[in-house]
Amino acid sequence: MLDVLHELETTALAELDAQSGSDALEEWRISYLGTKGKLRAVMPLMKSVPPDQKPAVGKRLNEVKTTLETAFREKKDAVADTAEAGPAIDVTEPGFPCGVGRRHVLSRTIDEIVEVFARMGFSVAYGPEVEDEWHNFNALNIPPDHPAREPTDNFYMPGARLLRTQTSTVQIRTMEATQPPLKIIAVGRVYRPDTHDATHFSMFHQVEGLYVDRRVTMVDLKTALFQFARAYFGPGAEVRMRPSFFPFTEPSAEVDMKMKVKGRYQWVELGGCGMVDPNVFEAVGYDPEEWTGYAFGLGIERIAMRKYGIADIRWLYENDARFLRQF
Ligand code: FA5
Repeated sequence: MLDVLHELETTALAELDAQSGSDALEEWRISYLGTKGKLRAVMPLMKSVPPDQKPAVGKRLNEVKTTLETAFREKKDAVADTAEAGPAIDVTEPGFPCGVGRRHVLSRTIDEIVEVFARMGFSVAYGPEVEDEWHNFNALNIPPDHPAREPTDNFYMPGARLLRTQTSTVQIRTMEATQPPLKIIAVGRVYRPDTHDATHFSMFHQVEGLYVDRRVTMVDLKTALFQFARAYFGPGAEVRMRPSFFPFTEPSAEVDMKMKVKGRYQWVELGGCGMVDPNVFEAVGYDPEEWTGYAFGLGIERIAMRKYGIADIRWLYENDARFLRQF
């Protein structure tokens, strides 16, 4: 009987040791300590134990029962602790590859545009996005009753301020702070309450150019735009000007550039330009009899869309990694 108990104890502890889940542990308990378990099954053997050995065998039987119960409780606590700590982490598993970040296609377009104009002798000027009416309208020869000032066409703010609608504001700020001659570009965000569609957004970017010197002509303007088009869009690019109207330039023109779109050369409208109006020079304190200049303003989203074949301006602002990853 003592041998049977020893055998039972050894086997039961070895099996318990091999269990790891709470279901398996419960099966073990039923199998050894349950009412129909293996420990109960050896009890009838007590009848065949000689009477003088019964106290020792009975004591041993109780010992085995206590040992198995204690071992079961300890194992159960250990399994519960592991479950609370969460699933075991296999530190040898290979990790997930992490994508390498890159600059947004618009940021890269801006850098490229600035680089081309820098090579042509333009320096970069800056101005605020929250503007006053003087810099956004008055100094640009846009009178108080001009339709461009309508509340429906502008994001007005308290204190006669507004989000600038064009980078032409930086022309004024630069001329107010600098004596001619000067040759600058200004790149930045502008804001208009336009309805969003494939080519319009309410916040977009412009690049403004301004060159002031003696005897500047439309030929200088067209040459600068032509050099930019060739440098940026490639040797087949061309520039066309169509007569237009802007209050701050006279004469004024729309700028179209001819470039390859889906393998075919096409004319694409990119912005406006013209010779700086004498009223603008007077507003900033330059003598219009002495100084002449040209200015242009191009939409950067439209440039990027044409260069990279992007059909919808909204994709540039949706931050969809599947789209951005292509550039
Ligand atoms: C202007 O903003 C003038 N300041 C340009 C200028 C500068 C003329 C200097 C003369 C001298 P316009 O409103 O046409 O012009 O805008 C210029 C370009 O900005 C457009 O040709 C287009 O490329 C881009 N643009 C205009 N509105 C939007 C819009 N809602 N979303 C995206 N791009 C736009």
